[in-house]
Amino acid sequence: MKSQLEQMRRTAAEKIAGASGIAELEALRIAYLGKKGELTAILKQMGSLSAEERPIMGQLANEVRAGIEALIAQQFEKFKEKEKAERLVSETIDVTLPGKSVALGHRHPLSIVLNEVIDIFLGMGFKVASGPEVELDYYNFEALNIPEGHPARDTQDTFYITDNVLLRTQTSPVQIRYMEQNKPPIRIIAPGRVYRSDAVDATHSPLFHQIEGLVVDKGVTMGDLKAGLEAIAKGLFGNETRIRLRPHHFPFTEPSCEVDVSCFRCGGKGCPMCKGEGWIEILGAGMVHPKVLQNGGIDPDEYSGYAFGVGLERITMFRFQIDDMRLLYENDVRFLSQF
Ligand code: 2NM
Repeated sequence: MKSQLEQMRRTAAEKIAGASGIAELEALRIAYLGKKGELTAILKQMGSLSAEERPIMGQLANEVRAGIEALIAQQFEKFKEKEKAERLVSETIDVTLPGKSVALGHRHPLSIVLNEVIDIFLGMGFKVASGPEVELDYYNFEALNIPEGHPARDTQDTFYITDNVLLRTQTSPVQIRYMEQNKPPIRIIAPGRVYRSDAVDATHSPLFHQIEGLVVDKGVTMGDLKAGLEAIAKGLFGNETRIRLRPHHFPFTEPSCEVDVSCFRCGGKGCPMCKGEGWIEILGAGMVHPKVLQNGGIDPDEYSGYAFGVGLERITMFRFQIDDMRLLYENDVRFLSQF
């Protein structure tokens, strides 16, 4: 039995030393030391030994077991080290290689200009209000003093969902909703998408954007309107900009005007940009009609206000000298990357 154990120790040592990897080591451990392994098989013969021999053989068997375990552990560590060294080589990263550049986008020109406009108004104490794009006929027309049969309903033809639900043609319905919910003083702008039943061309689109403003307080006059709009024009087109009011008609304001700004290209002398006029029409505005205030739940005998509207596409096109509105919607990166 002694020679069996020693023989086993030698062959185990040889096989462990010659093992090719961790998997083979584990197989050897099971073959020698496992429950059905060689050592267990040898120990089964212990019964046939004399009482003097038994403890000696027992001790030898334990030594053999410990020896094999130690060899396996040693070899295991070697394999681990080798594996690690190989991984370090195969996973080496050359930090001096140039990086993969990620193409970074930027804001759409409409968003650039909208954010500028919002900044100007926030600086003047305005809040930004919003409301539904799918609107009731009441808020889009009726409450704005455009009853059924009014000619403005033809020029602002839109997409109807039902007889009294439609896509809003302006953001003024937001102003009515805001007046219903808030007491004066009111200073808001309502930017957003609006819709018209228009065919697409260089200056028209069935979907475009408006920014409308509303100021309501005690004693607001046409003078406040002019000063407010002048500040906006200077903020948008530079400090030298002057404005000019021309009489106009809107159903929801009285009196109403169209607002021109001095040409930001030639300063007013006349150039191709302003078609020789020196002025560029940019806004519509007026004193809010008493009926409209009333529809917003505000007493026109106590309060007055001014309102204005401006097309975001139009001012964006002037700002960046874009001559065709369709370019703003085609999302061609060759165009968009210029801004
Ligand atoms: C414009 C021109 C003039 C306007 C009026 C209102 C409201 F709701 F207060 F009556 N909001 N916006 C207005 C006035 C809009 O756009 C060219």
